[in-house]
Amino acid sequence: LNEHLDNAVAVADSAFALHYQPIVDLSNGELVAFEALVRWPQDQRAMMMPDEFIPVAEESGQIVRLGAWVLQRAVADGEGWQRLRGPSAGRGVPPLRLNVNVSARQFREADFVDVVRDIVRGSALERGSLVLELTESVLMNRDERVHADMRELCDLGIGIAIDDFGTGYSSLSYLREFPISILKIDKSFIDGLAHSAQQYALVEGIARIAEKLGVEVIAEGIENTAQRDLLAEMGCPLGQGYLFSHPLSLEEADALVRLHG
Ligand code: G
Ligand code: G
Ligand code: MN
Ligand code: NA
Repeated sequence: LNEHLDNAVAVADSAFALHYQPIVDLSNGELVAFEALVRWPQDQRAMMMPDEFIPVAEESGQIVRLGAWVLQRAVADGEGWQRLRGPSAGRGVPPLRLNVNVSARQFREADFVDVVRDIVRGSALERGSLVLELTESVLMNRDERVHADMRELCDLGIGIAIDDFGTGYSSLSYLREFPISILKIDKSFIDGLAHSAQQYALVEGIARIAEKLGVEVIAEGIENTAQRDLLAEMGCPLGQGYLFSHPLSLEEADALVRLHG
């Protein structure tokens, strides 16, 4: 797999594809953002999923180049959608946002911020519409450089999301230490929402704290209307999950933007 991946990363444009999962406003179902999710099409129409090859790419370091490709591709696709929708300024709505996953290994590269800066400066993406999704493995590193890099990303107008929030040892102290703009509440909390008062209380508590801190919340893995209704009722602003949409191919995502703006 390692060698196969090496060859693919060298010709990333023809080897990989990005799929895009809608993130919606829970109060009205409107499209707010897309999360870019990488796919590796194989022969015979098989599709290799990131759970299989991202860990390999992280281990080997290929994630650095692959991740840069994902960023550049997602920003270019986002530019296209923003052009389709027209300038957000005149419409009284925020621009369509792009969420991109970043691995710890990628974030730790000395030139990570330079790579991101070059990509956003070379693009017509509206300021404030790129969000990087980081996992706890980035944040548990108390290095001063992590802080400096995050401040610099913020200065570039880039949002920082904590992905899979609530799992592992991810803690509220990250909200105090880092310039976090979004929390993504992990699917495992959303699963039990309708059946467990305890799960409900946890999610509601996280949503309240985030709101008071001016941090946006995205509930992940919403699969039914009961979950959606409870989240909307507790004031959770944004959601993502199969109830709204599976990850879409580029063509499907294009069609969605054309249809709904
Ligand atoms: O839908 P899904 O199977 O796409 O994603 C599985 C996992 O792979 C998720 O944890 C997701 O964050 C991760 N993932 C998907 N795309 C990327 C990517 O471009 N970069 C990184 N680092 N992780 C990704
Ligand atoms: O770790 P991260 O949050 O980036 O992972 C996103 C992953 O979650 C992707 O694999 C995506 O396909 C998957 N996903 C998104 N929505 C749902 C959902 O409603 N149910 C399930 N089971 N998986 C989901
Ligand atoms: Mn994610
Ligand atoms: Na997640």
